[in-house]
Amino acid sequence: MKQRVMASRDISTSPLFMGLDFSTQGLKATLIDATGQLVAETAMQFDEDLPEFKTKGGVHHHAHGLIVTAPPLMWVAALDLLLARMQKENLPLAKVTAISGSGQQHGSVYLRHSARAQLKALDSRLTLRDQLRDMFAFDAAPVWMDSSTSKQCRERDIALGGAQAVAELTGSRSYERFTGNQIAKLYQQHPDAYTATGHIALVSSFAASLLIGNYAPIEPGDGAGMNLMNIHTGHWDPAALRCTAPGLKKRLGPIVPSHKVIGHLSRYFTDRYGFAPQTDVIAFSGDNPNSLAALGLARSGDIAISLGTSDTVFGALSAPKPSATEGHIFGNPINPQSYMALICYKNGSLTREAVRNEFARGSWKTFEAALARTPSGNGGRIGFYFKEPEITPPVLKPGIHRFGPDDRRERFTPAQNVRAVVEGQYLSMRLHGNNIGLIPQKILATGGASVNKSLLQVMADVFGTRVYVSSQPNSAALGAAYRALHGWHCARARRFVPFAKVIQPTASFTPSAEPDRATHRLYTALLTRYAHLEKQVVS
Ligand code: 5FX
Repeated sequence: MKQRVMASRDISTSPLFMGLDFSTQGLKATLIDATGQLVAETAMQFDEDLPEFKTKGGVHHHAHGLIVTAPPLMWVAALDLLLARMQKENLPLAKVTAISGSGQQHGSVYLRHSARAQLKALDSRLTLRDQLRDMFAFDAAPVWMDSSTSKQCRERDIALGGAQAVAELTGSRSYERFTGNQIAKLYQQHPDAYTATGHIALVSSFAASLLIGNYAPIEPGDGAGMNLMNIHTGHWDPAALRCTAPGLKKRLGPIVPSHKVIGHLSRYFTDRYGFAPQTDVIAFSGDNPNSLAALGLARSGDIAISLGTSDTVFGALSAPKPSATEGHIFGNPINPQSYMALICYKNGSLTREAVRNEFARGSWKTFEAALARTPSGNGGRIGFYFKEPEITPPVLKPGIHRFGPDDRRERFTPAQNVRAVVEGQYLSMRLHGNNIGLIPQKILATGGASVNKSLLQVMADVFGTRVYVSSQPNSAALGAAYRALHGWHCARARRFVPFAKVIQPTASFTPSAEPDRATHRLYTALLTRYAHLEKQVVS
């Protein structure tokens, strides 16, 4: 568990705003003050702090590798555990004025018909876990790492007029991890569990439901990750619902604007942890939309690259072009008139770590030394490292593919493997980002691995743009805290207030890597070969 208290001034008097991040591997809370300054953060890790759920990296990988789930009761237990720690640290929870939150995207939670009544009747003397253990109609929540719904994706394509039609309607073509396809699979394979389900939540709206003691609505940032929402209207699409499962609309509840107050903190939390009654809860969103909020990305051309469990490339777009070949268009959680574009890679940090373990003796120092020793462009060598089935490009079978300068398969030295994994990942981001309109004028790097300077230099050289980093590496919880502050301002003003009027996060970014022009030209030349080899690997 980490707990940091940052502010030196007296935080016990100023109103505070809280962001909760239910990420794949853990739960984190970030507190900010009314000016957006970071006050404190507390975190817990599912594997270490709740070992009885037997997760690895917060999830369960099932037998044939394509099914990946998490126990939703673990998220319930995590919330009590984290809040108890914050209380023990004497954080002034009574000063928290509004709360918002974040969840890993696409995951789905299936709640029994009786769950709403259970949420409404929580007793603050008992734990959430003891009271809610039987609220689930299906006790394994499929998460974003799941790739087991190819059949349901093809069925959706057929029902809605093809992959491009699905992309144009919902912002993304049918993706295995997208919630609608997971719901369709559950309905087909476990019809009894579907019948027993009264409400289906995303990880984000499930977490919000715990806080307000009622079913929480979904908002367009996270709702767009389901293949069910019309990306242009922000409403559920009837045809997309129909081809998924019967009676779905009433199980999903409404979609509300991202800045909306969806309820007040339930008595369970005020009585048990000393929060103030009437603490506003603002709609929770996905981790990527919240990361966009943390960076305040408003203009096309400002692109973020987040290096985490999943690597993501994202930015704001005013005129999106949904693509059947790559990427996603989501609602923009800080501007209802705008969109966000995102490209997601499953092979992020864990894959870099696997290469480090195999080829750099498990040490980041050795990894960086190998990068420094090898020439930019790796002498024309190109590698594809899929430890997990990949989303971008779509690859179901894990494996490593290495090509020499003559495009023939080749063995690499350990140092060449290190350079190949880093260069390959950024070349892919440049290639696929371009295709969906993410063309950077400046890059903001975030996520755990953004502390690694040598990774950022390769990033700057591949894209040919300056790379900035934030002093605050974990951004989804911070973005949720900013959104709590923003939603609270909108509620007080009784209208939408531009996000930039409330908060200007980009001020905390510092330049970290400058592109070298000659090296950038070299990468531009490599990109054509990279695209060609990628086609070979995918087919
Ligand atoms: C985005 O589409 C993803 O699948 C991932 O970035 C998850 O949100 C990670 F939590």
